[in-house]
Amino acid sequence: MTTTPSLPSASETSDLRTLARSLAMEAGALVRGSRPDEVEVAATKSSAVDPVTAMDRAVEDLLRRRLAARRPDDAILGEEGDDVTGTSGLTWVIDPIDGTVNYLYGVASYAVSVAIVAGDPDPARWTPLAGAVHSVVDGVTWTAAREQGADRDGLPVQVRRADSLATSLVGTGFGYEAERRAEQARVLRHVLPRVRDIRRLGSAAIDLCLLADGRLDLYYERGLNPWDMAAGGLVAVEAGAVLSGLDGAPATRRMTVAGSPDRQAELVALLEEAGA
Ligand code: LIP
Repeated sequence: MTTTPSLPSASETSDLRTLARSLAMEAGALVRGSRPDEVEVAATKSSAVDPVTAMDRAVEDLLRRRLAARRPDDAILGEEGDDVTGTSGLTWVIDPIDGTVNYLYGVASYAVSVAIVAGDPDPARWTPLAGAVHSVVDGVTWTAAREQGADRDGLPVQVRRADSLATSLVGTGFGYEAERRAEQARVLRHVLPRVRDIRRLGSAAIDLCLLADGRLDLYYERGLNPWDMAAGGLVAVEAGAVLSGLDGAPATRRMTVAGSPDRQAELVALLEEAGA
């Protein structure tokens, strides 16, 4: 078992934030600059509707090459490639294109997500240090560093506190397996009548950042991979959100719920009531 190493200093963490930002923006420029008119599915993963494209792989390759050169002692956990081990106790958690289905269809909500964590690269135990989410189509970049706040293109962001759960705009998403979606639809039926409305935008990284800058009041999703939530989760927390799972558990693949403290607690209770 990997124990949590001593954490980098505040200025080292700030430098990691700057590196995450420049890597996410460079990778985003590659995606923006070379999206073919017709994007093809290169392969499928967990199901026939879980696609990977040549661009997912090209971006991940670029990020891995940059990290190997700039941070050779760090480990890497990425969506499209094999894990790379390291000696520093720190791991880069990267999602080359979060929202791949949107990228495939040309729907404008997809992002490059780059984060660095200390300890086991497992959401249940990791310590997120710094991260950046670059929204490719509109070029917006959110970043955060542990105990140093979060920003959108350099301007500080803060979660919005809705007056009530019933007036809360809630982001969510659905998995790639039909059985999982059927279960998520059952939970959604329980949630929808109790909130303002639902937004299914297709990228957890962007959803968590929209929450951070007050354009969603709450977010929940079951089945997120570590790379879907690493950077966006830190941006949300550094913007004042509470991020957790259900039944006192941390936010993991099992369930991720985020929002302003009291509204988040109410959504957690609603999801527990629904047996989510
Ligand atoms: C996506 C997530 C999204 C979820 C999708 C998918 P991907 O990640 O960001 O929240 O609803 O099913 O998992 O596969 O585009 O990296």
